[in-house]
Amino acid sequence: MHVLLHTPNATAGEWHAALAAALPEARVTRWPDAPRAIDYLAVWKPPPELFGAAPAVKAIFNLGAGVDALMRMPTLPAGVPVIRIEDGGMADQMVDYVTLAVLAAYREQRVYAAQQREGLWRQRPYRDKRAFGVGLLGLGVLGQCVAAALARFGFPLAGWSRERKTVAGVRTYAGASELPEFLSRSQMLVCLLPSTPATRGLLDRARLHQLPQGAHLVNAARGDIVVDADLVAALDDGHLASATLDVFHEEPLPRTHPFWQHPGITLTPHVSAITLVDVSVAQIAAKIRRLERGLAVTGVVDRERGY
Ligand code: NDP
Ligand code: OXD
Repeated sequence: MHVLLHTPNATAGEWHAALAAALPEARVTRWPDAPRAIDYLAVWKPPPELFGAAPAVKAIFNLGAGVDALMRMPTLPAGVPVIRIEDGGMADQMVDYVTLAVLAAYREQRVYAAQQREGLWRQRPYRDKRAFGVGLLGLGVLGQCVAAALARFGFPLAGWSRERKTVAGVRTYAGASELPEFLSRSQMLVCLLPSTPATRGLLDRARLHQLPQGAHLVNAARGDIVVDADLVAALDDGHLASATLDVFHEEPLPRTHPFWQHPGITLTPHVSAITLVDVSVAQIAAKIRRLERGLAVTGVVDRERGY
């Protein structure tokens, strides 16, 4: 069995060694060193020509949770299952990232930081948690872990998905028709949606203004779900109090982009949750073994939906 690996990041050697160790029955090679018969691809942002080297590939493993970059590739072979990483050590990290942002917003950290810069000693009134609704856009692997972690803090939790979910302690909303009501009760909106044709540009001027006055946004999913200019306008006109952004239309975020200097924005360089090599490789190896035995695996992307 042959597995061809491609990852452009600095951990390519680590992925290679881990995959070879987890699948001793396979020959693992690293693009562009492609053998003739390739059974499985394990890729992150591959070059378009890579797929041409694997005409009989049985499955394509995406070395991350989001498959939007793969789905956009015209050379991606039709009819081959695309399998994404499910959690892969990312859920815990996402819980930390989102919890930090939610608590910072609820405890008005930005306001106190500004007061400190001015040398101001001014106590703000207690805020009732029951009036600080947290809305999770996306109730998938990450969204549900974040919901479970936030449950202990006592914020009213809501979640929005395509199909209605039942999640303990979370008021659930589904589909476009229920989005306005969901947004209207989200003092803190956390985006954990995949980037698909249905979600790109979702957070535009109209939707951002359906959030309550003074709401906060966290986007740790994909940059193109938010309309950048509309977000800046909503912060500038005071409708939104802050945005915590980990993902952007273009990454690295161009040095001249207004987000860098905006006083209402906290940004991080796509680090909210990093795919952990050992956990992910164990997941891929287990799935390859199941596929080899003709068994079904989870995490197969629905190409129609795009995630
Ligand atoms: P999942 O596929 O498990 O969950 C996606 C959720 O989004 C599901 O609840 C799904 O609804 C919902 N959804 C998708 N499309 C729509 C729609 N049109 N309307 C309403 N709801 C929709 O993904 P994960 O939780 O694993 O990951 C989510 C995203 O987070 C990834 O796609 C990736 O882009 C991003 N990510 C970012 C990272 C970072 O470091 N910044 C790290 C890891 C992931 P339903 O349940 O009904 O299918
Ligand atoms: C992912 C990511 O989708 O790292 O896994 O963004």
